[in-house]
Amino acid sequence: MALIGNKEYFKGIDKIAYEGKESDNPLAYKYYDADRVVAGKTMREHFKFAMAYWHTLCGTGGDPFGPGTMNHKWATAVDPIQSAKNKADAAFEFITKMGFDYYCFHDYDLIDEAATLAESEKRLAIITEYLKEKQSKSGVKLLWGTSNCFSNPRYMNGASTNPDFNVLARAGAQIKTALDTTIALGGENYVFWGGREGYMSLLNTDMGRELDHMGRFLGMARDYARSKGFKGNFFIEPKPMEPMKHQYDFDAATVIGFLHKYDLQHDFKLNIEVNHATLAQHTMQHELELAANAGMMGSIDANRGDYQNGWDTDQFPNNIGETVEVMLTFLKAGGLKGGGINFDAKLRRNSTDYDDIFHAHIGGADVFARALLIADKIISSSPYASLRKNRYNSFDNGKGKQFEEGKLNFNDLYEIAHANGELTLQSGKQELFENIINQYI
Ligand code: XLS
Ligand code: NI
Ligand code: NI
Repeated sequence: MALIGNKEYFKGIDKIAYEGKESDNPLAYKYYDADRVVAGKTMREHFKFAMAYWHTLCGTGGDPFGPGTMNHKWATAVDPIQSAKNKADAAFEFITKMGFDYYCFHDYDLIDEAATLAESEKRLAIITEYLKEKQSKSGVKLLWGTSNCFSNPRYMNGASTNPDFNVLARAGAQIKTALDTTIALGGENYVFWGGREGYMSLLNTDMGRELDHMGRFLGMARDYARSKGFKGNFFIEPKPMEPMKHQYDFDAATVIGFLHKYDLQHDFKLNIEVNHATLAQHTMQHELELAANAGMMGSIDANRGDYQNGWDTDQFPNNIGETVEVMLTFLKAGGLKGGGINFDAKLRRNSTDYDDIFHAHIGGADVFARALLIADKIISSSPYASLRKNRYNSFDNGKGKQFEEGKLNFNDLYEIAHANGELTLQSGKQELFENIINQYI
C-alpha cells in the first residue's frame, strides 16, 4: 500500500476491501461495496462517507473520571506544526485505507490554537497548504469545515450569543479564518454547531436579544463566504443540550423556524446527528423527515447514544432497525442536499488497539450499506409504499383533492360532514408496517 507521508501509523492493516457477508475477515466490508449501484447511484455517491478529525485523530479516550487511554503515535511531537503534520499524515493514511472519499474538521483539530489570534492564523495557513497537497495526492476531499467556538474558556457564555460584544467579534474573526480555510481546501459545505449558543440559566439571559445576535451573525458569515466565492451549503447542526442546559438549535423543527425568521432559509440546511435526536427525545427518522419536508436534509452525523443512560456517548452506529428507518427517509427524499455521512463517533475508552478504529468505521459503513439495500427493497418490491400512500387516498380525488388544492372553505367541511353521516374506522395498520420492515431485514 503506497503511502503519502513518510511514516506508516496503521502498520499491518491494508486497504479495507469488500468481501461480502460470508467473509470472516474482521478487516473487510461485508456490505459496503463502494461501486455497487443501488437505486440509481453507487454506494459511494449515496453516502459520501467522511472521517471526523476530532474523534479519530484528536480523541484519546479521556472522560470526567480519568485521563485518556490512547497514546497516539502521531501526537508525540513537541513542535505544534510537526505534530499537526503527523496528525494529517495519520488522517490521510486512515481515510485512504478505509476507501473513504471525505473528511471533516474543526479549525483547531487541524493544529493547536496558539497564544494569539495572529499566531493561530499563521499556524492554520501552514497546515492548510500541507492538507491541500495531501488532498491532491490522495483524491480525498473536504466534506465540511467548522470552527471550534466552544472549548476555549473565552466562549464559556457563548460565541455569537455571548452577552459581551467583544467575544462575539472574536468568534467572527475565528470563523472568518475557518471559512477561508474551508474555501482554500475546496470544502463542499460549512457547519455551525452552536456548542455554547444557549443558556445555563434564564435568570441572567436575554434570550430574544441573543437569538437576534445569532441570526445576524450567521447572515454576516454567509455574506462573507459568498463574497469569497463559496458556493456550498451552510449547515446548522441541531442539539438540544450539552454542554449548555438549553441550546438554541434545539432540534430540526426549532432550527427550521429560526432559519425562516432570520431569512437564512435559502443558504442554510441541516446537519442531523443521531445522538442529538435521541437527546431531544426524537427518533433520527423524525428529525430527517422534518428536514426533508423543508428541503433542508443537508447532511448526517452518524453515531448513536445510549438508550439506558441518555448520555451523548457518540458510539459508532450499529442498530440495523434504526438505520433502515433512516435510509427509508433518505431514499424517499432523494438523498442528502450537498452533505454526506460523517462518522461523528468515537471509540470506547477501553478500545485501545489500532484495529479497533478500523472495526468501528467498517461497522458503521456496513450498517448504512446494509440498511440502504434493505430500504431500497422495501420501497421497490414490498407493499410498504403503496400501503402508506393508500392511507391518504381520500385526498386523491373528489372533495379531498379540492381541499388540498385550497378550493374548499370551512363551511364546506361542515356541509360534507353532515352529508357523510357517521364514518367507519380506517385502521392505521402499524403492526403490519412493522412486520414488512422486519421481513426485509
Ligand atoms: C457535538 C457535535 C460536534 C459537531 C461539530 O456534539 O456533534 O461534534 O458535529 O462541531
Ligand atoms: Ni454530537
Ligand atoms: Ni456532530
